[in-house]
Amino acid sequence: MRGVWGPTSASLLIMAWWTSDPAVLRVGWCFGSWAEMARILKHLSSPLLRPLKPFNYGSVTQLCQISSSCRSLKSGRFNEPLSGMECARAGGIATMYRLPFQEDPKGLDVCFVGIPLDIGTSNRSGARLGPRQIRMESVLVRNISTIGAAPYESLQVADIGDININLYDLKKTVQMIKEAYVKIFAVNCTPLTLGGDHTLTYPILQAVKEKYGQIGLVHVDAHNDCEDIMLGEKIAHGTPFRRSLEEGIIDPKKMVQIGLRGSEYSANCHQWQKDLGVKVVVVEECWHKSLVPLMDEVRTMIGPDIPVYISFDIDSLDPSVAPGTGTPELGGLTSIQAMEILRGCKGLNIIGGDMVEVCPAYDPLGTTALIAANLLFEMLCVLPGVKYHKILP
Ligand SMILES: [Mn+2]
Repeated sequence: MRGVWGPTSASLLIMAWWTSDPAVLRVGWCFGSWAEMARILKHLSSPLLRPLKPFNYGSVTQLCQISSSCRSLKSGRFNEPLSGMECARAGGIATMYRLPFQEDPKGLDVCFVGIPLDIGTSNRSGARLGPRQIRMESVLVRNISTIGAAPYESLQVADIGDININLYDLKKTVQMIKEAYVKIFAVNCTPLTLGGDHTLTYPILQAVKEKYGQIGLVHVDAHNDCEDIMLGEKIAHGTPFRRSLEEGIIDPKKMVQIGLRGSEYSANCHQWQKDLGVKVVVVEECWHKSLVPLMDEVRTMIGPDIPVYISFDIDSLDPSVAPGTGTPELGGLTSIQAMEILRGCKGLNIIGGDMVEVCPAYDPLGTTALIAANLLFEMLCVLPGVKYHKILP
């Protein structure tokens, strides 16, 4: 026996302990007198000890999950996702990457958080189910990136669940999102958000401003999302960066938009933000080439000091790669270019990011959500302080 704890009362004892196999955490309870409990503690194999009912909904796999998160706590190190070597990938509870869930962001360096929003969309709705599908597909993502990044060896990370929103009132919803993110930033936690339509970035950036003041922005998208008014409304998924620039949240000279394309409402549709000094990279400038040189330029332009937010719309990718989104446009980025963009953000002072517009209904194969989960991992890997291992040739 390597450890015993649990709240006790006069008649109920709840216990958890490790056996000689550190991968197995046992949980049990019993009723009885203090004398009986003392006897049971001496002989943990006692038939009086029963499996703990509240943990039974996941049965053996749930015990795996408990074991994984408790073990990292026990060793005094960081949370680790539940490994596919310990518990079948299709098992356990589908938190992001099968990390531990904790409701309160306090004590975390980074949290994954979902926003099941789609009432800001202009075309196909359904992105409210994006966070759920991204989590499900995320079970395939392992701990170390292909270039050796080991985020769980240097950052405390957990899934904090979803923001509660009002699906019948977009204006109330943006207020609810802002309030929730003010609380996340207040405890110095970096949120990586699973969306959800792109409206959600506006209230997140409002919360960012309260914590950090003016920031830089890397915005990857098929659309500029700088419309002024849509159907008479100031708040929609095509307006978040117009509002954020108007409110002085973003320094336009430290903002880049990459991948813009598609038929447009007017010939000079990007002029408003260009006039402010925003760097606009339309998709034709990205075709048939590596984006590593572009990201060198972007890092020089933004610099290593100013806080930076990354907003990644999955519709920046070509629909042949990521069809599961509400407003797909042809001629988009490849998944390799998406990785180059995110890896090229290493060295920036990133304080948050999102992956938005994943709409499961339009991709029954789940590939779009799988790509989103992997790109969020790439985003995690470029956060300040992440350790990199040398990958041997
Ligand atoms: Mn967008």
